[in-house]
Amino acid sequence: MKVSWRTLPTVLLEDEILDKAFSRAKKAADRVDDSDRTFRVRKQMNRMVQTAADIISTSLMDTVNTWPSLDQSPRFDVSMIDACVGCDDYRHHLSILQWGSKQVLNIAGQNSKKIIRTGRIELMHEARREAYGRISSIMRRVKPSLEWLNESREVLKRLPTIDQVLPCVVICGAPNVGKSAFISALSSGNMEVNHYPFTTKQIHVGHFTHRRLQYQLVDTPGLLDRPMEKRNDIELQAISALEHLGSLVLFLIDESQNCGTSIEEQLSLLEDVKYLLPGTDLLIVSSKADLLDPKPENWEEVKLNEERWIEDGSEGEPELPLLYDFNGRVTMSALENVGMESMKLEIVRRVKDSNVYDPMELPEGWYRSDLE
Ligand SMILES: Nc1nc2c(ncn2[C@@H]2O[C@H](COP(=O)(O)OP(=O)(O)O)[C@@H](O)[C@H]2O)c(=O)[nH]1
Ligand SMILES: [Mg+2]
Repeated sequence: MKVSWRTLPTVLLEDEILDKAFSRAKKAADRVDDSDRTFRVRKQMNRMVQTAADIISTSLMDTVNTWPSLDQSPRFDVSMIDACVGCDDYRHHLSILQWGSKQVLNIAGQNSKKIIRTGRIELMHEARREAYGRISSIMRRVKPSLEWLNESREVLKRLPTIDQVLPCVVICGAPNVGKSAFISALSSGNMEVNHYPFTTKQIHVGHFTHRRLQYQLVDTPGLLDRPMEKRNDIELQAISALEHLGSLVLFLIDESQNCGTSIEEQLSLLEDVKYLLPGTDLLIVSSKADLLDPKPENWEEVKLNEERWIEDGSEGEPELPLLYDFNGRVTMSALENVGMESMKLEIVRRVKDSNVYDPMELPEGWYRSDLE
């Protein structure tokens, strides 16, 4: 399900809504034509109250109906929203708009009755004034929610877009182990760079296609590449959002230690990642195979098999041999492009096995109940 966070329309603020409603109401009253003064004023006052209330109620409910229901949103989005603006606040402020809309319509109904039932012109005016006063005071109570929603819109517009239906592989490991190089080498087209709305942190997404299915490769610089204790709450929430996303986690280890992080530190980060993303299948991959000493024993064999597969049109899903390092870990070289095709096929197999995604499955709680 694609949620349209990016296209949420602006939320009109309290004074904008009131100006629009009252000026339209005035115009509607001006169009009333009746030679009998009492009938004319009655119609005018009635028209003013009804028009103003309709415009306000529609404006509020438009926002309620355009903003995605959290119950129907993918879990990654919900986690991100919780981290960015808070799900409870999100629900609360939308429900205030819904409440405001009902109140305004009630007020219009009550004061309409007063206008219709009286024969005295000054009472008709008074009932209209009273309705405007009560509507304005309801709007004063809705005002903070409109402001909150308008500010949140600026944040939500920048939510990273990751397709929840497509398989997604989270690539992590210490800085400089070769994550970006790995994603670029496997991806067709450019890497998309999104910002997390609440930090300077970015999220990088690359794609490759295998048998018409697109696989997303996600890198989160600054989030899953540092020791645990340095992460703040919001970052932890962003990480927990990833948990709902990944079909597979690839943890890259640079055994050549060219990256500036010791093996011990890299392994300790691996423990953090296991702890932070417990539900996701994990594959440990050793990077920069070309720098390994000794070189992987089956380097030439893997290279030949990959070249042949590409020459033959990269069809089917053969079990190409994986490249292994001297510790028996799967490895690859993004630089020399060896072990990459066999790694891609391994990713495809792993994702298929984990089988966590089902395009036909309805999200949990897909019915709308969050505003009741
Ligand atoms: N020799 C070699 N260097 C690599 C390989 N992959 C990445 N690098 C280098 O390692 C450094 C860090 O790579 P990068 O992809 O930016 O790491 P990231 O911080 O994990 O994204 C860069 O200088 C890369 O050129 C590889 O397979 N072989
Ligand atoms: Mg990088």
